[in-house]
Amino acid sequence: MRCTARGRLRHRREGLLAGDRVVVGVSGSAVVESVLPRKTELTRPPVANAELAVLVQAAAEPPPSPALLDRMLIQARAAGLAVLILWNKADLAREAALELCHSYRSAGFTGWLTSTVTGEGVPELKEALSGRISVLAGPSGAGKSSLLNAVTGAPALKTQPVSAHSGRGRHTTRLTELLPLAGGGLVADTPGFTSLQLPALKKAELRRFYPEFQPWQPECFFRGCLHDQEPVCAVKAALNAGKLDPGRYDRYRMFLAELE
Ligand SMILES: Nc1nc2c(ncn2[C@@H]2O[C@H](COP(=O)(O)OP(=O)(O)OP(=O)(O)O)[C@@H](O)[C@H]2O)c(=O)[nH]1
Ligand SMILES: [Mg+2]
Ligand SMILES: [Zn+2]
Repeated sequence: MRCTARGRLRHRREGLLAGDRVVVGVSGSAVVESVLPRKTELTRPPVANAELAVLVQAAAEPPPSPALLDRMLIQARAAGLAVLILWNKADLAREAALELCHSYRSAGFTGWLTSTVTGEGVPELKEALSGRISVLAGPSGAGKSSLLNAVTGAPALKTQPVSAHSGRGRHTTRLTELLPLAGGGLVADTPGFTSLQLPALKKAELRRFYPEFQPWQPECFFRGCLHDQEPVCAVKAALNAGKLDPGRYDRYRMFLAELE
């Protein structure tokens, strides 16, 4: 139903998001009168009420960005969404995809390899999207729209090759929209992005978003240990013993400094 929006709902800051549940008045023309309370809310991509964030990284073309992925994982978890990581374009760089997938699985995240060329991982994605509200997010050119086309079996969403010149995506998807799935459920395709601010967190909250720290954390000398400069830190001991991904830990410390 095509609607206009009432007063302040038209403003950007207090406005409507894809996924909002709204009250519509239909005396005369249809008007969105109010927005029902949101169960979840993401700012990038802007979507309300999603339960699952499907974070898409290409194994190549464009090259994977673990720093962006880690930011997205923190943002989505902080907003209360479940997360799933897809390592797409596995047909182009299988070894790299396997290595990254393995490393994030060891850290405690669910994820698998996908390819819209071979169809690998697509039935599993279809299953994961079924019956709930999900949002796909990730860099431009990673293959979000292509994956949704593969899931629905219809080339409904526009896709475009990454630029041969810059190696980056071309920002083909311009807006966030929810698509209904044949088996029930809704999924939002979203425009790619390359930078993301951390949500407003206290330093001591950041470690909550690192499942791989949890088994070691109780052994740290200080109860509020940030696993940074503190002595007798079990997380750093695990890192030095090769039990944690050094890249994830380095980025954790970088994020910690950003939360200053
Ligand atoms: N080889 C290979 N190419 C793929 C795969 N998935 C997508 N592509 C290609 O990658 C390019 C970008 O795909 P899109 O689906 O447009 O990427 P997107 O993530 O939606 O990009 P934006 O809308 O700009 O955010 C297209 O040329 C796709 O055909 C894959 O699994 N393997
Ligand atoms: Mg797209
Ligand atoms: Zn510690």
